[in-house]
Amino acid sequence: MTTTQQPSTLRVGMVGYAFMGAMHSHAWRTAPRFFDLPLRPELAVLCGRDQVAVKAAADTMGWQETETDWRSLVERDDVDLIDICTPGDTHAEIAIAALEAGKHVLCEKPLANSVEEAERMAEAARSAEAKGTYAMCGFSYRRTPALTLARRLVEQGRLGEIRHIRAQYLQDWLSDENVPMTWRLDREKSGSGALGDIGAHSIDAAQYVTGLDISGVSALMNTFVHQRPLAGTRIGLGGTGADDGRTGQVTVDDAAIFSARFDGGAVGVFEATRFALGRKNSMRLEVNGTRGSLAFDFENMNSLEFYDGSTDAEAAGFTTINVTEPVHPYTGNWWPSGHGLGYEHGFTHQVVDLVQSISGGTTPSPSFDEALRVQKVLHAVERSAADESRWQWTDLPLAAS
Ligand code: SOE
Repeated sequence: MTTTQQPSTLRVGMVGYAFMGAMHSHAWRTAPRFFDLPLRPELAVLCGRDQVAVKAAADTMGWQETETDWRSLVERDDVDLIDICTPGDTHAEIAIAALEAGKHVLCEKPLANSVEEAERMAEAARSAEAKGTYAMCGFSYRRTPALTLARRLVEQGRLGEIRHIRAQYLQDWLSDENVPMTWRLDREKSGSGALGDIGAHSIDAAQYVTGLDISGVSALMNTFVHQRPLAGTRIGLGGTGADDGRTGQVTVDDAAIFSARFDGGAVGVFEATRFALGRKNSMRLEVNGTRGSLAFDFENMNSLEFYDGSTDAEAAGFTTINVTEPVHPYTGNWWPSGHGLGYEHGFTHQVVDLVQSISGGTTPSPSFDEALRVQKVLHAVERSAADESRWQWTDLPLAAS
């Protein structure tokens, strides 16, 4: 009789169960069904403060048990990995406690609300890794096949030396001033606004695709709507305001733009806003090099535009690569040629790569150290924007001289 050896389990405990919690639950559930994983993830324990709500979420999303205190979750012997899907103000405390308790960690982006917290998290991750415990930050867009392919093309030298990086992350869910307050608009909870929520993705993607680090920034930030209705029955993205006229103070940026220098001399422009009416989740990246260019827009996420500068002038032009073929990163594990993937697949790929790193004993990417570098860019952007003299802001009209 032959027996098939079952992979060992990786029992996951997750904190938070809103939008990102649902997305991560889907990823943990789906990854072993489409990818041959060396460890079999189990949705073991879901944690949230409201006992009734967390139980309902656990039933809907397929978790075995619940906890109402993350500290009890972290102390459990039957949990191997803690997945943190809470607002940024709790990331450092939970992640450090989990790593110290010997649990692997997956932490939503941005890593923390400050460089100081991110530094402590990175330090804890380094110490844990020396003992075989791993930590990853959830910059999921890296695992969109078209962006993973973009990096491959850069690594293969198809773009030559990188000159320009143009990164925009455009959403519009805050355009209406009646959209209610959420934790994403509260600096204490989220650290910053458009900058950390979505600009952080652009920073990570730009550095990941080009392999170049940002070495300096010059920034401008603005808040357009300062007061919003307090949340009604439905909160968060797509929530409704209460009808009682009470409002709350928005304490974060609504838009952040900055120019950047990269190591090696490339220059970049970045824009992050949740007020770009009509743009729903337009995470765009364009890179120009000495031999070629590429352009990506998440609203068309199964495509990558590529310009090969070595093509003869008559036939040259941007071509659209349909990143839906088995040769492309991750796609061969899904549907037949041409059928395409969605937002959730990046999160599944994130889990796949994390499980493989844990099993293989290699540092997952983005590590907490890589996420710390993003955190430092966020901080530099805020510092530059707060002190316009640093970039010699020039008001118009010009004074007669
Ligand atoms: C809201 O702007 C948000 O949900 C971000 O927090 C996510 O990181 C991004 O993937 C989609 O938009």
